[in-house]
Parts: sequence; C-alpha cells; structure tokens
Amino acid sequence: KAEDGSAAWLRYAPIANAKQYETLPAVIVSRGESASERAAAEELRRGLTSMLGRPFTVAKNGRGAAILLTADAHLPSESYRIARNIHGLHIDGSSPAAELYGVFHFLELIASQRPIRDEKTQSPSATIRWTDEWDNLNGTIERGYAGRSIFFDNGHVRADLTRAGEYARLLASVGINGCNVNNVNADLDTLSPEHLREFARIADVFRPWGVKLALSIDLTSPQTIGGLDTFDPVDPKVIAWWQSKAAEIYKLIPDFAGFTVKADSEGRKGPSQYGRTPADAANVLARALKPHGGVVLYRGFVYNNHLDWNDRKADRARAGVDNFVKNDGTFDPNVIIQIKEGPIDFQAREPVSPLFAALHKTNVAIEVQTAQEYTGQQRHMVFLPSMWKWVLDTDLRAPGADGKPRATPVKSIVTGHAFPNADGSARMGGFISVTNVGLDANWLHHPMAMANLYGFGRLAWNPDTPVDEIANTWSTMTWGSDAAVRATVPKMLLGSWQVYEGHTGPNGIGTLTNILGYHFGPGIESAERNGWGQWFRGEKDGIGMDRTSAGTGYIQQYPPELAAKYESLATIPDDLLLFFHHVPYDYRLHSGKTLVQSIYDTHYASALAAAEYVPQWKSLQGRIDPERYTQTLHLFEFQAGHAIVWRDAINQWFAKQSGIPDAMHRVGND
Ligand code: GCW
Repeated sequence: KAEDGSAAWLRYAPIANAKQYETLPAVIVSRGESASERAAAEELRRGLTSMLGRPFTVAKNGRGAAILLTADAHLPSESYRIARNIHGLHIDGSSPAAELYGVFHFLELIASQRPIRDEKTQSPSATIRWTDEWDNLNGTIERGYAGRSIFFDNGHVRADLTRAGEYARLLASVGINGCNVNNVNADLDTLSPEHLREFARIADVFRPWGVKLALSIDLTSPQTIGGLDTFDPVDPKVIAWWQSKAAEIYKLIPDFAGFTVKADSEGRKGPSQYGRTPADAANVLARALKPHGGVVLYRGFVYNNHLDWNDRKADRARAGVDNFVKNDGTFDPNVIIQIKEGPIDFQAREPVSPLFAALHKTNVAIEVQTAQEYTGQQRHMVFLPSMWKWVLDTDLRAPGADGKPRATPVKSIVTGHAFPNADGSARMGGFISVTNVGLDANWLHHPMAMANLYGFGRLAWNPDTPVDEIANTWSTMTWGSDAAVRATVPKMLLGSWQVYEGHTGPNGIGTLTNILGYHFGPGIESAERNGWGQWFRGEKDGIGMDRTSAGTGYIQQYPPELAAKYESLATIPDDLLLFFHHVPYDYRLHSGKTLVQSIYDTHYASALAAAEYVPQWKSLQGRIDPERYTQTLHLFEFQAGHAIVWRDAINQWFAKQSGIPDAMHRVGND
C-alpha cells in the first residue's frame, strides 16, 4: 500500500524502466534451511516481483538460469559478494545474515535503477552496529517522539511483536546487527527471571533478521533483584551472581549480544560508591558474558550533574577524559567504551569528544542520536548523516609512535584501526544509534526522520559513504523515482542540518533549548546557573565558554595539533567559536561579520529556508501518495512557524543582552 508508512524505505515501488533488468532470471535458488536464509530468499522474491512487475519464485534447486543465494564460508565475517556468471547471478554471504545484507543491497541497486555489475566483496567497517532504544517496561519511551514502545506495555513485553519483527527487518536492510531494547536508565528489575523469559520472545522475532538482542542493566541488580547486601563489583558474591545471571540469560537467548551500562551518571549508581573504577565494574560483567560470547558496552557518559556554576574552572565537557583516561588499558577485551559523539550531549553542533583520541588501549564505539532530542524532536526535518559524517571525518591528529601527529579521523578510531591491538589487528569497535522508534505508523513520526535511521546504518557499514549518496538512495526508495521528487527531496535533506542549527544555537554555543523541560523550543537561559553544566556564560561583556588554558583547560584534552587550532582565535572555526572561547558580542568572525550580526542574519536566513520548505514540498503534490504528502506538509508548516518563534526569541535575547541593534533593523520590529 502506498500509504503504509511502516514499510519505510523498503516499499519496493514498481520502477519506471523495468526493461533494463529483463535478463534477470525469475528463479531464486536457495538451499539454505535457516530462518535468515529463508527470509533472504523471500525478501528477494518479494522485492523483485514488486519492483519489476513480473513474478519471481524461490526454489531449493534449479536448472538453468537462476539467482543463486549461497553461503560462502571463505568470505570475511559478515561479508557478501554479488557476481554474475553463466547461470545468472550469485549473491554469496559468509553467514545467513550476510546473505541478507547482500540481498538488501541488491534490491537497493534495482530500486535506484543502477546497473548490475560484479561487485567486490562488501564487508562492514566494524563489528558493533547497534541501535539503542530507550524504552521503559511500562511502554513509555525516554526521549521518544513517535508514540509508545513497540516492545513493551504495562510492565511486560507486548503479546504482539509483529512490529518488533518488522523493525528488525528494517535494521537488517542497512546492516545493523544488534538492538538494545530497553532504556539505559534501566528498570531495576530488568534482569528478573520473568522479564528475561519475555525478552527471549523479542530475540526470537529479531533472529531471522540477524539482529541480536542486547539489554541495558543497572549495576545494582545483584542487590536490588539478587537480594545481596552489596553490588560492589569486586565482591566474590557479586561476581558469582553475574556469572549465574549470564548463564540464565544464555539459556533463554543463546545469541544474546550483551549489556549496555550507564553508571555513575545522572543519578544512576555505579562503582564509585565502593571506590571502584569503571573498569572494575565493566570487567565483572565482561567476564560473566565472555564464555557465552557477549560484550559490554560501558557508556562514557559519566559526569557530575551538580557542578558549581560559580567555579570558572568547572567544565562538564572535561568529564569523559577525566573519568576514563586513567583506566586506559585496564578494560577486558570484550568491553567497549560507548562514547557520545561530542563531549556534552547531542547538541546541534559540538566538537567531537576528545575521549576518542585519549584511549589508546581500550575498545571504543561512537554513540549518535537518531532520536532528535535537541534537534527538533522529529517535528523538524534534520538530516543527521550530514552531522555524523562531519564528526566521523574530523581528524583528531593523534600522535603516532614517533610522536608526530598523523591522520586519525574519528572513523579510523571507532573502527579500531587508529589504535590497534598489540598484535596489530583492528580493535573491536563500532557505532551505536539511540533510535527510539515508536508505534507511529512510520516509526519516527516525521517521514524525513527515517532518512536518519537509514543513514546511520549506511555510515556504520561504511563511514566513507558520501552523504549525498545516502540522501539520494533513501529518497528514491522512500518517495519514488519521479524526476521532480529526486531533484527536490535530497536537496532539502542535505541543507537541513545547517537550517536547524540556524534556528537554534549558533557558533557552537550549545543548547538554547529549554533544558529543564522537554528540550524543545527556545528556553535561552535555562542552561545557565544550574549544576547541569551546559553553560554558555552569556554575560554583559560577552558570551561563550572559555575552555582555553586560561579557562577550564578543556582544549588541552585534544592532541596537541588540534588543541593549538582550537586554542587560537586565529584558527578556531566560526562554527565552534563559542564552545571554546568567551568573546564580546561585536567580535569579528572569520566570515567578516560581527558575532551578533551573524546571529541575527543566520536566524532570519534559516527561518526563511524553513518557510521555503512548504512551497518546495507543495511542488511535489500529485507525485507522492496523498497521505504521506499531507502528513509531511503539515510538519513543514509547523517547522516554518516554529522557526519564527526561534528566530525572534533568540534575536531579541541577543539584542537585549548585547545592546547592539540589528544593522538591518529587523529585530524587534516584526
Ligand atoms: O541527554 C540526556 C537525556 C537523557 C538520557 C541521557 C543519557 C537516557 O536528556 O534523557 O537518559 O542523556 O544519554 O543517558
């Protein structure tokens, strides 16, 4: 059905020129017996039949021309290869899940009407490619903007897990291999025997799609549900408790992926209570999971949310490095530190976290947020792959063995290449996206937000994927191949991060949203004068956090070459200025404008850009099914209005604060 949003990008709409694929054999031969291989064959049949408008069938054996789906154990792990031969076409995978990846990739080629060629073997960039849902067992979702949980209701796993299975299919289609289904602020009884039996049902519906189930756990579990008088990670009773809990889990879920841990952070208890380190806590879990093949994702998001505003040296951004660097090299090999992309908290623009370059003997993964918490909550269109690509390509210039700076972009670190294992092999690492899909028909509420989930998978598989390729392919698969649609949608997506940044906090200032409420809409000073540390220090003399050596010293956490670039006003990029420096309002940017005039202009320009989304979208009426057309139009109309709210709130605040009028006489006159 055209209007069935749950199909997301897997719509398989008939393509305009099916004739170009007329030599593609109509028989799919797959001998595979596993659920994943059957799913792969069925997916191929369904996709080709629908897109090419002729029947395809699946057979166990075949004579003559066929599309052969086969297992090839010689391929590298999780890899596939597509090749033509005299019998037709081969899609070979190193595992059943890899056959699925090959099938989805092949279907994507057809959907985007690209030629079928022999392709070189495709392998994922890293082993961890997960989404983290922040779903609570009661069915609510922390920072969820698309309805209630697809997994839980009323303290239990839902009876009907159809949507969970469909979600796993979507994840598999972009190579995601793990899904943590519950909030990192985990319900304390998450690991109760009753809940574990229910979680096993989710693992069952994920399994055919090669998606492994993971769970967030609370470190106090040995005490809260185990009845012990302690959760001290080095206590032998606690160690034994985790071992038997792991055994219990693997009995129910043999392919369980592992635990995600939020500890000593935002009110969650942790090892600090006993004077233990994050490594003490992570390792006891890791050792319990190891015999079964599981991993621990220990979050680097550990900070003090009761910072002293009056202390000019206090700086939340420092917390990651300050808390973890001393433990480098003490984490077990199946522990991965899960680091948010920036040092604060998923703002519209932050520098990358210096922790990526500070851990040399520890596995790390990057955590990004598809859930648009600070980026418009799926009421605004923000194409986040643009931001993630900027992050992944940011070169930290970490010194090599010879002490000289070398190319160490974030992507080379999280894929385990920049700081390899002692034997030279790539470290385990990867990509996690906080995703928060809900029961809304289209999963994330804004149809355009689905480009973020799609793009996350593509970048996790290959962080070198160009963002315009992601935007183009997603648009064609989601909205169809009409020429006007293809010329319009990707262009709208590709400019949207900058537009949203222009509504909100410019020049790396951090958040100007109301942080004490829902993190939505302007609440300019709410980030100031409290313990949360998302400060920007908007004062009479100027604005911005001084993180130089004279200030909080945070800049020195970066490798020397990058630190020098950020420390100097001559080389700091305009878009990060206020993250690192406190400057007067009439400070002149590299762009030639004063800071405050640039803020006025940016907010007018981005409100105008948002207003223009409406006619741009209207130009596509009749080229997109009416239901999705109308739904998206309403969201653009909302964004256009909300952009004006943002524009005026921010511009008036800056005009009042700085006392400097807008050179164009707009502010305050609307
Ligand atoms: O950004 C903050 C969010 C919290 C979240 C926390 C985290 C799950 O506002 O809702 O809690 O980050 O990442 O742990």
